[in-house]
Amino acid sequence: MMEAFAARYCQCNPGVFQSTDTCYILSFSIIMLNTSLHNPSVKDKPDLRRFFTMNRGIDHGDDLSAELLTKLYESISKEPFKIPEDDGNDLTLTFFNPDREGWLLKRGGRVKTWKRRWFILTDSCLYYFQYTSDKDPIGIIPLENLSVRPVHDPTKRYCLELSSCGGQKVKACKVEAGGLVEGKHRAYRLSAASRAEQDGWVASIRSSISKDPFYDLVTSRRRKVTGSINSSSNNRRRSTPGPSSEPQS
Ligand code: 4IP
Repeated sequence: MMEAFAARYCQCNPGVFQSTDTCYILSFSIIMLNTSLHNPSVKDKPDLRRFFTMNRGIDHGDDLSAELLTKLYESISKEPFKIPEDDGNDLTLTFFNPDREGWLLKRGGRVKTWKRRWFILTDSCLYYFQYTSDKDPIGIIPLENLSVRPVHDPTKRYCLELSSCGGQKVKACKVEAGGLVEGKHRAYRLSAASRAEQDGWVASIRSSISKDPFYDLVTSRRRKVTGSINSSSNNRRRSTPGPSSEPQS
C-alpha cells in the first residue's frame, strides 16, 4: 500500500522527490512522528531537530528541504492523523468529493469565541469538524432556506454570514457527548483566510442553498396571522375605554 501510495504521489507531484523511494521512506517517517507525538505512552517526544536528523540524506543521499520538513512537522504536531475504522456506520462516503472544503474561523453562538474549524460543504449541508481527519462532525448546518452574504466584522477579516431568510434562529445541530443538540445561532459568522476564499465560500454556499416553497408559504401565513393578531389587539385597545373615560358610578 505504501509503495503504491508513494508511486501515485510522485506521479501527481513530479519534482518534489528525486525518486519514489524518498516518498516511501518519508511516509514511514511521518507515521513514526505521528505516533511519537500523539501516543501518550511515548514519553520522549522528538523535536523538529530530531525529525531533521531522522530524515538526513533520504533523498538519494541529499537532504529534503528544511521548509518541507518543518511544514510536515508542524502539521503533524498540530493535528494527528487517524486511520478511519470501519464500523459500518461511517459518514466517510458522505464527505467524499464535497462541493467545497477548507478551514474557516467560526464564531460561537452564545459565547462569541472564534474557533478554527474544518468545513465541508456537501449535499446542501455545511458540516464542521475539529480536525480534517475526524469522522464525525461537531456541527451540521442544513442550508435549506438560509441566505449567505459577505459581512464586515470589526475583529476578523473576510467574513461571511449565514442566516435564516425569516430572521429566525438557524436550524442546525451539534454533536455532543450526550447526543445531538440544537444549535443556538441567530446567524453563523465565519471568517476566511483571504478575499478569494471568502468569495469562493459565498458563491459555493449560495449555489448549494435549496429553497423549500412550503417554508415560504408557512412564513407568509405566520406573518399574516401575527399581523392580524397585532392589529386586532390594537383595535381592541383603541376601542376599550381608558380609566379616565370610565363611567362614574
Ligand atoms: C463555544 O465557545 C464554541 O465557540 C463553540 O464552537 C460554540 O458552538 C459555542 O456556542 C461557544 O459557546 P467556548 O468553547 O469558548 O465555550 P465549537 O462547538 O465549534 O467548539 P457552535 O454552536 O458554534 O458550534 P454555543 O451557542 O453552543 O454556546
